[in-house]
Amino acid sequence: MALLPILAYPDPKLSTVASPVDKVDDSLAPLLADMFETMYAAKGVGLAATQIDVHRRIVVIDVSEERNQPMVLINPEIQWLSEEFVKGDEGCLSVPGIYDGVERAARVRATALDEHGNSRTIEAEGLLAVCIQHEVDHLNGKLFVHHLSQLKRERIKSKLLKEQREAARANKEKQAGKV
Ligand code: GNR
Ligand code: NI
Repeated sequence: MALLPILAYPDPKLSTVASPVDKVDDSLAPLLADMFETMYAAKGVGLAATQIDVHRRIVVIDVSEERNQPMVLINPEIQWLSEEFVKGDEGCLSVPGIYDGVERAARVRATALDEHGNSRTIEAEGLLAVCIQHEVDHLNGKLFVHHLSQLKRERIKSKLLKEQREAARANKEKQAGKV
């Protein structure tokens, strides 16, 4: 098992459209285990493979309080979105420290394969409904910041780039101090 690095906005790799998984078998197990480990360590409620630079249509989710209800969604497809929308504050492990309101369909029906390749239909509302829409966006190369105004998006981009430059500089100094 391994913790995987999470790509951060505005990394252009986050815009990659992921390819469908053509065969679900045990060869996916190590990747799924690493994705769950990474998601739980980062205290996220979901993680799309795109975020760890794997461009295949794979998502892991756990929206439970107890962190004991892991869900695997392979090749998820949204079949239906409610006409009713809800606006809630949204965050993303690839947009660290930023939270802003996004409108999403209140309820969703999606199909996906589980880790055994069995097809399932998920009817969701609340956080799970939001999370499914957020993760399917990732697989399509889209982030929640793309639901905000261009002005907000540019501000977020500048803030994160500045933080990334400062983190890289601190890291370099740390490395230099070691030798
Ligand atoms: O951990 C997460 N929390 C969250 C909160 C509101 C709406 C969506 C999310 S998903 C996010 C984890 C993540 O970035 N998944 O891609
Ligand atoms: Ni996200």
